[in-house]
Amino acid sequence: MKLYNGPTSPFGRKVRVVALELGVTLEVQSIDVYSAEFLDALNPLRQIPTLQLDDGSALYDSDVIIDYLDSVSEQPTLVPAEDRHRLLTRVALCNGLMEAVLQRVMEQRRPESERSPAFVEKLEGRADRALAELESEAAEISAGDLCLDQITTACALEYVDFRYRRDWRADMPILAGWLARFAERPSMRATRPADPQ
Ligand SMILES: N[C@@H](CCC(=O)N[C@@H](CS)C(=O)NCC(=O)O)C(=O)O
Repeated sequence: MKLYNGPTSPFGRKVRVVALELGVTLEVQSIDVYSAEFLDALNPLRQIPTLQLDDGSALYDSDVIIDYLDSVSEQPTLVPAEDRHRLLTRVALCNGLMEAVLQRVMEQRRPESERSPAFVEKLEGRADRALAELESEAAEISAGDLCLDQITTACALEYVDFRYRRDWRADMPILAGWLARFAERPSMRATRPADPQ
């Protein structure tokens, strides 16, 4: 199995953390998605992460890939049946947080004359509300065995640090304490991107 990924994608990182935690071996190929025309044959959306299976077919997006890895692993599932929809809703919240931060970066990279301050403000509001919600759920997130919502929360929070650089820890002490511990997992350390350029 080959995972097409990028050096800083939070969605790709989530998949890599899951693979490491589940003991599923992936060949990871880092690509520049913005010039990766070859990817269209596998994923017409031309997005990463995209997983190419050994029969040549492809799976996307990140949550579909994760569901596949979970199904082929012999480890306990990362999405237990109990509270499944609550857990998946938290995953969706964290995906939305990642996406808001990603879109904000892309907007800020546009030429100044094309940037929309109102759009950036909207994305920041969305990211800040998601962070506040995660703090209110932090005790629940940190309880119990390793689950997909924990992995997605940690990848989203570290992406906030990486690209948004909002000083959220002072307002969100429970989440901050939990992340400090979770970030030490070998799967998180092995997938952490280098400092942003
Ligand atoms: N919903 C998708 C989102 C993937 C995504 O947004 N990937 C970004 C990189 S982090 C990408 O491929 N961007 C290139 C583009 O959209 O042109 C998933 O969960 O995999």
